This record gives sequence, structure tokens and C-alpha cells, in this order.
Amino acid sequence: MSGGSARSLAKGSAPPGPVPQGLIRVYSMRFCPFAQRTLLVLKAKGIGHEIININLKNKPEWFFTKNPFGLVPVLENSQGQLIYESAITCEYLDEAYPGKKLLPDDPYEKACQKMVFELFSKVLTNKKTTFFGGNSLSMIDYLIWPWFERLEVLELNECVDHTPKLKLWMAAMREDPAVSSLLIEAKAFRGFLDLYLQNSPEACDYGL
Ligand SMILES: N[C@@H](CCC(=O)N[C@@H](CS)C(=O)NCC(=O)O)C(=O)O
Repeated sequence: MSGGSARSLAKGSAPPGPVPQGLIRVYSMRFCPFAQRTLLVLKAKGIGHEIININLKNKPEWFFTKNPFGLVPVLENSQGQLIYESAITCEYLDEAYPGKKLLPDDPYEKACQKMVFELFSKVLTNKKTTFFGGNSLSMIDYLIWPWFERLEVLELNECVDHTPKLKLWMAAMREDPAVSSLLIEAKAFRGFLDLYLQNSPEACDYGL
């Protein structure tokens, strides 16, 4: 995933300055599936952004002023406004920026996407279309993609072998330019996970 190649900022680092005009900043971590949602929406909408990676095993003290929960992703705009929680960051970007609309305008269709999203962690709905929001890719697909991508990376994709519709969806997702530009590198992800599970402060910078 091209989630910014700079080393992450850790405890003791100076807080970054204001966000330059015309850009939005995302506090991220190279292997985080929640941050990947935000990055997918930034890419899909062509929004100019900068990435600051955070060392989640050794967080800078100032990071809690960006998000009291201390989690990535967080967005910061040039007016100093802060937005956290991945699904909220994605909806904010869709509403605040012009370009391709990823959430439907129709209130019922929008509610449907949010219902699928709520169901996602439990069971997946029996979808009848190629994508989760209909026949073209929309917000809900980006919101759930990072977890399916990691299934493959962790060689757990037999989980979807018995569901041909999901396999077709995954193949269609891979064709999307935002998705293909943010694919995680399998070896790096496994290396990261290994260190992360050992609580290593080097985990977030694995492979840099
Ligand atoms: N509900 C949050 C979850 C975000 C989250 O858990 N991010 C992880 C990285 S993948 C994190 O920041 N972990 C740091 C920690 O748990 O201290 C969202 O959707 O943004």
C-alpha cells in the first residue's frame, strides 16, 4: 500500500506544522486497514493530500490532541479542523470535496449502504449486484475492501472459495485504480504483523 513511505513519527517527535493550503493531511499507519479506507477515498476522488505516519507502538504525545482516542486515521485540514473515525472521515471527504460522488444522493440508497456497513462485521448481505452498492463501485466497497485484501495477503482466501460472488467482487475491486494503487505488499504486511504482535516499536516502519 502506498500509504506514505516516510518513517512514522514517534514519542518525542515535534508536532507537525499547519497543513498547507490546498492539501488535506491524513495521520495514518502504512498497514492500517481503517486508514486505507480514508486513503482509498482520497485517491478515488483525486484529493490532494499529505500523509503523516504515526508510530502506533510508541505514539507521539501530541497525537492525542489530534484524536483523543489515539487512533489512526485522522484528517486535518488547513483550517485546523480534525476528523477521526474512518467511516466518518470517508463521508466527510465525499461531502466536502467535488468529483466522483461515492455515497448515493438518494436517502434510501444511502441508508442501505450504511446498513450493509453495519452488517459487515457480522455477516455479509446476499448481494445481487457486482458491487455492494449496485452495479458500480461506491463507498461501501471501499469501506470493506481492506479486510478482504488482507485475507489474501494472509493466505486465508479459502474463506471466500465457497462464495463465487465474493470472488468476482474481489477481482472487480482489483481493477479499480484507487484500489490497485494502494495494494499492500504481502511480504511487508506479514513482516509488520509479526512485529506488531510482539509489540515492537519497529513494526509500523517495517521494510523502510
Ligand atoms: N474505529 C476506528 C478504528 C481505528 C483503529 O483501530 N486504528 C488502529 C490501527 S489499524 C490504531 O490506531 N491502533 C492504535 C491503538 O490501538 O492504540 C476507525 O474506524 O477509525
